[in-house]
Amino acid sequence: MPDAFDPTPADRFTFGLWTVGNPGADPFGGRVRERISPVEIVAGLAKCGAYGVNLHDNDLIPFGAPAAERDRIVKEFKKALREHGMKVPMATTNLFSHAIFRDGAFTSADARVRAFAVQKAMRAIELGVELGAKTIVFWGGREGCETEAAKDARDALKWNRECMNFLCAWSKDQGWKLRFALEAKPNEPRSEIYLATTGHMLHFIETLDHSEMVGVNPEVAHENMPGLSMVHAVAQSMECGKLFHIDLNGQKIGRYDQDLRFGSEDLKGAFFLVRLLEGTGGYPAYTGPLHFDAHAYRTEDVAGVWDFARGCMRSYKILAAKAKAFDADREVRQILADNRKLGASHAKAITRFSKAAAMRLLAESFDAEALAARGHRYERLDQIAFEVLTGVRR
Ligand code: DIG
Ligand code: MN
Ligand code: MN
Repeated sequence: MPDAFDPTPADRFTFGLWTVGNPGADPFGGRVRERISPVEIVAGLAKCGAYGVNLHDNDLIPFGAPAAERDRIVKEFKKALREHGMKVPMATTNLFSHAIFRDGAFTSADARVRAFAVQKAMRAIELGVELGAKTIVFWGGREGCETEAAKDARDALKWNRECMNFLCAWSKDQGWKLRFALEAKPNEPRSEIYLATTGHMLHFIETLDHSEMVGVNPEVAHENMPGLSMVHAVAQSMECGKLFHIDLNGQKIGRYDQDLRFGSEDLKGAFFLVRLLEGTGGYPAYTGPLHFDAHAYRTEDVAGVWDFARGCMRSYKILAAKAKAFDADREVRQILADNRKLGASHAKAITRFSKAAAMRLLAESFDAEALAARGHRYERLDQIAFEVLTGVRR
């Protein structure tokens, strides 16, 4: 039965070929379902109401395929995209599956591997541009170590920076207006992965030659694995204008990278993330693709995979409606307004330094007991959020 939460291309939902195409294999067992081909994925996602599909180079083109084979596959894929009105907003490179990357790609101690990785990324970027991608994601899944005896982490940073600087300069030299989005993860498949969180990435970006074209692609699971807040990672990225893409999924804290259906774990975390992205609290909304980097349970057959895809998109739309209801709630608005009004007389006391401001501040006497006495009604606010989420409060 169709309803208001059925996705449409206007919602900008996207999935990677590797997500709904995941045949359910894991380190302890082989695949449990047929692989859905890229062309079938395009058709299936279009039928579900998605906007687009993303890909690693080798999700579409087998590693080492000859040029003629590559061109045939791309031609067939572009035909499916046209037939189903599907876009390719993002492309990325698989720099982690082939054994050549056993010691990393951009941080391999072997400079030949680093050069090969840059060449592979260049070809993947060309493929992305050919498919219409405007964002190139870099996830350094193999950029890490099992022992610090392997290399000095500063060398790894330097090599990574050289590769990113080369690729940024090459992309600009091609005349493309691409944006690069760096994706962090703390571990898995490496014991330690360099640049482990979105926060690490935000600093690394500022050390690049062309930092203006580089942002981040935070992933829920990758921030939650070490118990960090995805909401804070995304808020900081938005605040500095670096949220270029986002990977949405679900994750239990302290587990391996589960990449579960969006909203299926930590419902409150997903709610406050959607509230941030939708801008219902007052800040500008995120307007990029809403990408689900997730896959169905291993228990599922192909029909279950499409249940998973629809579930990701519906859950996002349901939480967006709940976020709108929460921020439209009179009591919520009143509590937040009252808190914002607190100390209005001092709102500008420390916003800009001057000798006069410093003198005034030093001369001020604060009634610490009176200031300490006031509560903020966050218990009430969070209870309202709970009741909106559970449908008790409309
Ligand atoms: C894993 O979270 C990574 C890879 O799947 C891919 O490189 C990136 C794109 O979203 N996410
Ligand atoms: Mn993941
Ligand atoms: Mn991801």
